[in-house]
Amino acid sequence: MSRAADPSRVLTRDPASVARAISMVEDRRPEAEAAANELLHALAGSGRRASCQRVGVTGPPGVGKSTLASALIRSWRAGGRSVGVLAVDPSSPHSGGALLGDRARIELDPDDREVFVRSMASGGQLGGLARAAGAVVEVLSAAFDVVLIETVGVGQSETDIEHVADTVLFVVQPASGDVLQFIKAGIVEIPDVVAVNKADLGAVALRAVAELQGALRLGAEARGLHQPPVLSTSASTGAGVEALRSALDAHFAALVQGGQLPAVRLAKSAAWATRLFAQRYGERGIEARGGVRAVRGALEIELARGATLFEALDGVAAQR
Ligand SMILES: Nc1nc2c(ncn2[C@@H]2O[C@H](COP(=O)(O)OP(=O)(O)O)[C@@H](O)[C@H]2O)c(=O)[nH]1
Ligand SMILES: [Mg+2]
Repeated sequence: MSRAADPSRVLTRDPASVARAISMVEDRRPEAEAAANELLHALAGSGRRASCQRVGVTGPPGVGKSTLASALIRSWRAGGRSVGVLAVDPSSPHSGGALLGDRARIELDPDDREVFVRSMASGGQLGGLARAAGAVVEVLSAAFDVVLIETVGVGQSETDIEHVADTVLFVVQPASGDVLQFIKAGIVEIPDVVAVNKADLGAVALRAVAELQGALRLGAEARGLHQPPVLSTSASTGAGVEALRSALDAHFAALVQGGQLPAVRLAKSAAWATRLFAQRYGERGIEARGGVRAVRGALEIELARGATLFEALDGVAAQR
């Protein structure tokens, strides 16, 4: 049995306590679930979670997500905000190694206690998030002003990130035509903010910005969505990083000021819980409870009552 984390020390960002808390919610043994739930309730009761800004960073391998994340974190730190990071490493226990050699390389001041970085394997789901990721984000949300989640992905199976983030930043690099194709075909969800990184590569980067703006305008119009801002950045030189940080902050501020944040988070948590429910109980488990909509509705009710993710899953599974 891992030692229990002290919630009050998590809230004050004691690194060892935050690490222990994350280990507790990652523990998959059935006997560990009660302690994880107790901890999550204690952290939720603190009310800190409501003001935390959750930013998901996703995009194909090698475009500079980790480098850009490091620059964004420095920018938030300069503004006095603490940052917790969940870096999802796309290695799978089945392939036994990292995908395309990509590892989250987030480089920060090791002495800064107001930044905490945790790596996590994606658990064999390509670009997806492991089962415990939602709970890990809850832990980080209780402790830090900003929570940043980095995942690898472009394509259908990689939309998990939107379930745990308030704002999704999609990072691409110039001359990556596949991304345009994905957006035109409606395969990529419309992100909240787009960064075309490696702007230091010159004219090709400017062209990429214009092309993406065009593709996103068509995609957003077709789906009746807001067209996301497309910004050009260079994580290496720092150009455009401040503007990107402002765009991310503005997206979150709009959710808060418009009063939508609680409802958006609840809907996202319910969608995430539904994915986990389907994984655990399969097609038959879903059908036995009246189908996907019914299951999502039931999970949403549990979560709205203040159940943890694990309690909601168990609660709905027990319903007949
Ligand atoms: N020229 C240039 N290279 C960059 C930039 N940002 C990142 N890189 C490089 O791109 C490579 C992949 O970066 P990384 O952050 O690990 O990408 P990730 O796989 O998307 O997380 C590294 O060699 C970085 O140094 C940039 O703005 N300009
Ligand atoms: Mg990376």
